Amino acid sequence: MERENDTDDLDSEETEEWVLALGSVLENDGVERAQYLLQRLSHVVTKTGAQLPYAITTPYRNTIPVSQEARMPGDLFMERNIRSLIRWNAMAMVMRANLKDGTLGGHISTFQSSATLYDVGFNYFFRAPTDGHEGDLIYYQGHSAPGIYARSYLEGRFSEEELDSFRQETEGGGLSSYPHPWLMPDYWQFPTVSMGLGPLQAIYQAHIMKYLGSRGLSDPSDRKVWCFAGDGEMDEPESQGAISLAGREGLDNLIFVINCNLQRLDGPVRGNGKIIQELEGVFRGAGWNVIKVIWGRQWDALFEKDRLGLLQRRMDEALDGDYQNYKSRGGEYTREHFFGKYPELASMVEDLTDEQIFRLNRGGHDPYKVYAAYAAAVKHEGQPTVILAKTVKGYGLGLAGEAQNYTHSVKKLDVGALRSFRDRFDIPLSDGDVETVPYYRPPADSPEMVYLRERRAALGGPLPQRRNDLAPLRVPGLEDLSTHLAGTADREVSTTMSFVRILSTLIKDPNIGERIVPIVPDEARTFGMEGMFRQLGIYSSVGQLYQPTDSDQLMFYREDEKGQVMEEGINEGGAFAAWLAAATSWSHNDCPLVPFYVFYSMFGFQRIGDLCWAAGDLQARGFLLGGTSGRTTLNGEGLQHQDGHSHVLASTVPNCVSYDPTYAYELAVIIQHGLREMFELMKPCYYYITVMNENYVQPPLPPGSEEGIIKGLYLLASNSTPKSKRVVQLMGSGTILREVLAAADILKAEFDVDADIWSATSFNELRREGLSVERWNMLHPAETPRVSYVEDCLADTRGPVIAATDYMKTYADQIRPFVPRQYRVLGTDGFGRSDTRGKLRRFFEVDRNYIAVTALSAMVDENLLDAGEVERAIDLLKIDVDKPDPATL
Ligand SMILES: Cc1ncc(C[n+]2csc(CCOP(=O)(O)OP(=O)(O)O)c2C)c(N)n1
Ligand SMILES: [Mg+2]
Repeated sequence: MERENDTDDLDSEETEEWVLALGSVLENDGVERAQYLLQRLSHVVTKTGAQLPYAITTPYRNTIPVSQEARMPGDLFMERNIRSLIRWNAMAMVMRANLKDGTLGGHISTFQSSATLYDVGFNYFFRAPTDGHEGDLIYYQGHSAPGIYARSYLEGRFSEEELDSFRQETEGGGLSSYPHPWLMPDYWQFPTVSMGLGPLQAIYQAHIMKYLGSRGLSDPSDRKVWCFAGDGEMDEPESQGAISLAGREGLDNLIFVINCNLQRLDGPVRGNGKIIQELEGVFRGAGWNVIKVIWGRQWDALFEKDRLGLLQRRMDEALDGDYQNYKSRGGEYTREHFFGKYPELASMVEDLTDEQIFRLNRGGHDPYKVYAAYAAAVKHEGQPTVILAKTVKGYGLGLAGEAQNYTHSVKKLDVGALRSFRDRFDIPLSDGDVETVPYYRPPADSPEMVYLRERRAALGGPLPQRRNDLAPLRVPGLEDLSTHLAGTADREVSTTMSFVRILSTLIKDPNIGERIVPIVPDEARTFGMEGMFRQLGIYSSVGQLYQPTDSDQLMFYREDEKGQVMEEGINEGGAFAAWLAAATSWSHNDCPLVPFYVFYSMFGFQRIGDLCWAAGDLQARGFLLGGTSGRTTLNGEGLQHQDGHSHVLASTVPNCVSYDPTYAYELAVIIQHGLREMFELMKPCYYYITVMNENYVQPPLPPGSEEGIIKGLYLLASNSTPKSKRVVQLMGSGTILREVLAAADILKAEFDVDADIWSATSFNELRREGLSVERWNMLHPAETPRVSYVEDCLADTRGPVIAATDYMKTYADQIRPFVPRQYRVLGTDGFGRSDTRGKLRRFFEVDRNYIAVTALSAMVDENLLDAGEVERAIDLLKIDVDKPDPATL
């Protein structure tokens, strides 16, 4: 019996009795009975108002006792040889890239800490997709990529030339620095190197897989999502931010493996504490199954000898900063500072040499312990599992960086260090060979290579691999959306409401209806989508266990196991991650989904921009709807809500196609086109569309305008004639187009100016097209120059060009190089504030009056008008010339 040598113990005999009693319960009635008794006892204590003396952490030791470890079936030595080769080649590829050009970078130490964690997975657990099974999904720690490439090299998937192309991606696609499906579309599945995005994505991946299973769209079978993350990475709010969802939803298809090497980039993760203990508490509190893999087999014998519990006590006491020293300073230091604290402990290791003490291994470097943890994790039901594996950063680098604070950045080893590394891992290279850091791959028929291939063959083939070819969906034609093209006669409707109606039509579509996934972060009522609650149901893995308060209403809050709507709570990052998993389901589940994520546009790109970037990398296909958009259109909500820049942010994602439509028919044309592009033609892009909550009459589709709507600009009203004396071209988007129309009326009525009106559905798309034309012309000087679409549109028109939007001026300004004449832009630079739409538009100088004055001023510049006309307009339209610039307020 373990006895704590504890000075706090007031009555050790009484303690002994309790401990013995519990021991006999454990022996005779099992763990569950013991847990029950402890729970009852804790109820007695907490009834008094006292806090329980223990936290939700367990002692600093492995969760799985030796007696319950599943036994690893394979050949330990063979696997070590293979792992050693992977270690060597991973190190060599980073080093060779930096020998070639010292600026290329790369990481050695991270993979050396996680090599065993991956190896055990590859040898026994990670299943590749096969005909009968979709395979497991694995999120690799981004900067451990060299190790993953090194394994693929041994498997014969990469040549030495390809390894030598690591981080040289511009010419013929070298191996990408980190996992990027955009750059290696047949290989990497998930971009993870932006810390925190892997864990968040993995949780929602597992969630969407359950959703698909529940709705009968795809069989999740026993597929697992494995997410490897760093212990430093767990400090990112995104890493831990969604773990309670995983616990609540009982995502037992999800396994986190946290590589607890106790270090991040600059130094220790928790020098003054213990990251494993901290994470244990956090994850357990969130409802996860926690498996700690702290100690390797070498410690088992010492634990056996630990009759007084002193070893455990010392382990509990030592801090991560101390543990880092034990590995960076070696065996002698560890003997003195760890074991030496208690004489009984020092004598426990008397028989061990310093070298043996140094080799007392950590759990994450012991394949047996790692295997046991993985075996338990894949069997665990009803909860997600987190494996907290203790490792050593820079394992095997010795003096070149093992457990040193600087190890993260080590990219080169000197010859001496290379030789020690070779010796430590028994790489069959001579002293001379080592100097050039060659790759090493044994012959294909060597026992190692045969073993390696057999293991992967048993698990369905090599990994990573990404499915990049899929059968397209049959999407509805524009004629199927004809009711949305016809206009609303005299009924006033917002584009948000128009969108909801289009969505309802799509949901009823016989081909893609069931594939539509509406996603909202607690804003469905804001967007008028609450009708979908009842109609489609909100997905919940347990259905609805209570009666909703509005159950007697037509549109009651209906949760359902087969619900189609995903209502992700007030959690834009999570809702976006759900969208991301749905938008890549075509690749990851062989089941294309068409997700529509509707959110407050201010809390989209601005809040979760890094995920939006990752969506581009992932080749996500789906729609993002920025609701209540426009700095002046969302009138009452003020500075934090009014979005005047999401389109500018959207323009930064190369394959995000974005629109700011004014009319329902534009929206219908854009959505139908997007469906066709993404799901029929399989173009790797996604759509961002802003919708507004301002009501107005929706006109019918002007015949022939479809192409212009898609390209980003079309002539909405041609008011000038060859006889017109004064002509101006006015452009607008979103609701501000309506101000443009009103400005045209003022110009006509008061100044005899004929304004042609252009609806500019996407300045972002116009700019992209213009830039590509400009580039082509530069590179083809001898050929007939091409004409940009903007220039082509304006070719046969007259007068200066004025554009106004509800976004920052830079949004419309983007097409300036392609406008063949004078171009002026109006926009909503500056912080928003609450007021009525009319007042806001005047404040931001984008209302009809400012548009009219701008047009007149531009015409004066071209000598089309007297300067006095601008002054007259300023007077007439009551423009305050001393009003401060809103951009500065
Ligand atoms: C969002 C983000 N911030 C910063 C970085 C830069 N960075 C790359 S690795 C790293 C340290 C990672 O430490 P840890 O998660 O413990 O991984 P380890 O290498 O120790 O396994 C940092 C800060 C990043 N990649 N992403
Ligand atoms: Mg770390």
